Amino acid sequence: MPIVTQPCTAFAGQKPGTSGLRKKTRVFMEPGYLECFVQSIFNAIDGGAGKTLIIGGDGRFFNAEAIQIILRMAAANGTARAIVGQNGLLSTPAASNLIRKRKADGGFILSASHNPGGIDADFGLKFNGSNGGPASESLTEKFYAQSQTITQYHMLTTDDVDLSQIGTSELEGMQVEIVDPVADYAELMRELFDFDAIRSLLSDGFSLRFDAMHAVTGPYATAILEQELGASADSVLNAIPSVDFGKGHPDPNPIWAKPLVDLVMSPDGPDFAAASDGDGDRNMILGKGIYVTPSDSLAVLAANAHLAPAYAKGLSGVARSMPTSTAVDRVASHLGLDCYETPTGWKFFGNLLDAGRITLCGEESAGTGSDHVREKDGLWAVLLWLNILAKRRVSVRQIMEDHWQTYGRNYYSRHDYEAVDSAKADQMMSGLIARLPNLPGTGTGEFVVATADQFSYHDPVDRSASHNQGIRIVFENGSRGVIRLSGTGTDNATIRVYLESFTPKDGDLGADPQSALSGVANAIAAITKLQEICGRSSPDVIT
Ligand code: VG1
Ligand code: CO
Repeated sequence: MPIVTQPCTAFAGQKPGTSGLRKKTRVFMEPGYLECFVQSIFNAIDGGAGKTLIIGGDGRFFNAEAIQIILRMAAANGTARAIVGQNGLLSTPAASNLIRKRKADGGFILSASHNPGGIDADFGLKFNGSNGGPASESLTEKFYAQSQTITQYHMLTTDDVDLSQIGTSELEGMQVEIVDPVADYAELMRELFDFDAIRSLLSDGFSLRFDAMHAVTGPYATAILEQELGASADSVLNAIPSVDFGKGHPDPNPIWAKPLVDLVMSPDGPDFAAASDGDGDRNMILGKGIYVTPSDSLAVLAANAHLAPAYAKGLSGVARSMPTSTAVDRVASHLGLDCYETPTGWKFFGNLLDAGRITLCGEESAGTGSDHVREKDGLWAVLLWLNILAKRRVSVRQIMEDHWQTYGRNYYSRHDYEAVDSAKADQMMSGLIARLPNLPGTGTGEFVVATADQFSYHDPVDRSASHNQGIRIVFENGSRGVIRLSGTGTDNATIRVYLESFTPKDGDLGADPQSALSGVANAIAAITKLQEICGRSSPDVIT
């Protein structure tokens, strides 16, 4: 077999972050870089012999080239079968579904998610396990350990595989199957939701817009929303995936999807609008004249999921990441469901989903999902919303107002400070951690600190512990601030400050969130000394 073995001398240990390894595209393109990381993964999973692996990505710059490298390496590492999305495309939830459906041993997903794409932007690679979910913390540690000691990688010296033709071929003993990236995913959605009800909602004149942001969900949304459910042909915007996402930032939030937000805020805007990110696992939900925060969306979905066939029997439990607002906790307590609080990152939901302890889960960062796959799922959230709207036949605004009048309103916002000097960010965090024990009882007026700690998680299923998962500062009036450093950036440090306050159902439910949160924002600014230490007076991105 034409296998070459190359040295990994220039490759120092690489530690994956919140969601796989993310670096500048040019770093991934350095000769041997991607190769040595992929070999570290093969070493950690004891090679490819007898294994079936799913491979696909979000279509960004270097996606197709990286897939050719991974295919040649998979074959050289003895992999039995590789199942690849046509033209190298697979959304993250579709890849998770294929891993499960085809009983694969795992999968390589090429994406830097919501980060921009292009030769001077970002690239990423994640490995998911046989349950379809992100590699656990312990497996990620194995990748890291291997990457520190790796000396060589194995690679075939064959021609490229044609990724454009659906069908099966052979690459030096490895079967390569090219599949339609949408078909299996669309089939799963059809099983979960009442497509007839959604079809009739749309045929009654309900209008929607879905912004695929030039990323991977374009083909999925066009096939499902327009072709299958009958939304008008102009419903999916920016539907063709492009290598640089139309030079945009495929992050579905009011900053980066502003044109869509402006559209729904205009008097003749659509009844419903949504957007997804680079790899299709995030979602933003909007209704005419209203933006639904991801934390509220999770709570609304939990309260109404029974209206969709897949969840008609109710939920086994719910979970949210620690910085996500406690809106879903109120729904859980109302419905008598267990509610788990996990660290940031989808990998922490895997055990709870596998053990059947939860059906629904989500994060404040526009991620919602269920036990149908082991990733968050943007289009799934959109379809669940549409299913609920089709059954309730009221506006998104009405759904939100009803929800707040039942449960009260958790005002919530995340403030991101991007590209902060890493040393200064570390100094701020370590200074704050040192002061945590002395914070309770300090503060002024309404904002006296009740508790201050670092979040630790004890997985109730495998009993593993994860420490240092973000700083929580809770005030006596019930408001909360959370501070943590991002694990997905590629440019110095990103500081995330999460702000929350609760208004009971008889209070002012219609305030502007930033005004409602200004008190807790000021209190957190004073406590963290962010401006003093990092020189930043206002956030770069507010969501
Ligand atoms: C961010 C989000 C987190 C999410 C992660 C991956 O991580 O905060 O909630 O799970 O991105 O999402 P961090 O460490 O930067 O805060 V995705 O759609 O970028 O795979
Ligand atoms: Co994503």
